[in-house]
Amino acid sequence: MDAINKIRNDFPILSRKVKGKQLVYLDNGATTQKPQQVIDTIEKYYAYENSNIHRGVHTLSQEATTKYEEARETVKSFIGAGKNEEIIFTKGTTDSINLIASSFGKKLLKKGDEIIISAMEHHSNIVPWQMICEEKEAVLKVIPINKKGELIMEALEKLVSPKTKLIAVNHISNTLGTINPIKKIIEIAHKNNALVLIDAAQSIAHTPLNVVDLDVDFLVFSGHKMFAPTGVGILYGKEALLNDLPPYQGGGDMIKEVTFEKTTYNCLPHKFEAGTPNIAGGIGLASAIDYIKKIGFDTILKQEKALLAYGTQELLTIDGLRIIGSADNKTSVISFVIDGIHPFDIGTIIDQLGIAVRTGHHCTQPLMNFFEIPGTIRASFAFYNTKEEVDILVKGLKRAINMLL
Ligand code: C6P
Repeated sequence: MDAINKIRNDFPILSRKVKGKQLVYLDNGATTQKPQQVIDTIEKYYAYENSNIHRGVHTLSQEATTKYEEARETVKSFIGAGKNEEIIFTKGTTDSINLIASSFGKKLLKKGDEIIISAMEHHSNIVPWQMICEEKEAVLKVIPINKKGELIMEALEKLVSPKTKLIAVNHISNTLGTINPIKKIIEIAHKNNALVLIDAAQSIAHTPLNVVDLDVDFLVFSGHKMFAPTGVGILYGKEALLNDLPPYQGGGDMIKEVTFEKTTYNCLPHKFEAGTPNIAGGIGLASAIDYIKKIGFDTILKQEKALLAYGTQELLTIDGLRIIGSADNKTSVISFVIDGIHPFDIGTIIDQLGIAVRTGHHCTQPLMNFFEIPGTIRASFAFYNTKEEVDILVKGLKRAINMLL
């Protein structure tokens, strides 16, 4: 058995059948599957360790608190952050962006200030900024892209102004697979005294990240896209910046002292973690990080690069298939359209063959408008995918096209 097939054995779901056919799971951009190690961690937590954290003197509570705080430490090391205080547990990428947009917006955004996003953002990195800009009468500007699906960096240089307060862009586009030059973007922003938020939802499981090397101000991601459970995610922020921002939500754990006259707030990271958190999720996230480290980014990058190259080559053998997103620097996401066929019809037919891809606008409607298409079919690979699965996809697509045309 080769190394990848051995790895596949860690993921119980990969051996199941769908509609009587072996599952071919190519929707990792939406969510990744969970290895047994993560499932076991969560099961063990609920079976033997469950308790609320930061609240009890009893043993279970103290043990759960220790595990949760160890999980924070694991996340910190994984992204190269300096301090546990800089790691805020959230519900996911969307929650993390809303936290910053709301908190940063409230404190630092004034009428006429500018926020810059890009034309390839997920709705989660558009709408929260639109909402706060509307409230504060600030201006939302958009970095344009070219037809290959790459940011036009010269345009960014022109868009930035002394009024720019923050640039929020994704590291990797969920729809196009484009890897954006985030280091360069951060440099441009800082030269202009603007802050940067990087949406790492699609990169965190696919490429190593170091927040100190990047000098990024805020970095956000979701657990479920990195082999951890849903409902948990991370906001990384530089300590001084987070200290300066007001809390996002009020409630338990985020307070130091409450009276009816005045409340004082807890220190970082608890200031941004109101209410009982997703404790099992946080511990599960640390377990997923341990798993990623065990596999190693060398293996991950090698396999995903091979899948991107092979997948692109094989898909292009299909008549009438056009790939949307052909950036020079790209990850293992392939979006495509087929002449004369709606993506939903393809998705529905190949589901009958056990193949899971995502179809639609992928929560990037402005990007669909740019390419003048209703949606795409998207195959997004993880390291546990194989070339054989690419072959099954290509065969399935040909069969679907024959039925539909
Ligand atoms: N993209 C996809 O199929 P949440 O839902 O909060 O975990 O992640 C939101 C999000 C933010 N940014 C990017 C770049 C993303 O890709 C996503 C989630 C999924 O592409 C679901 S729409």
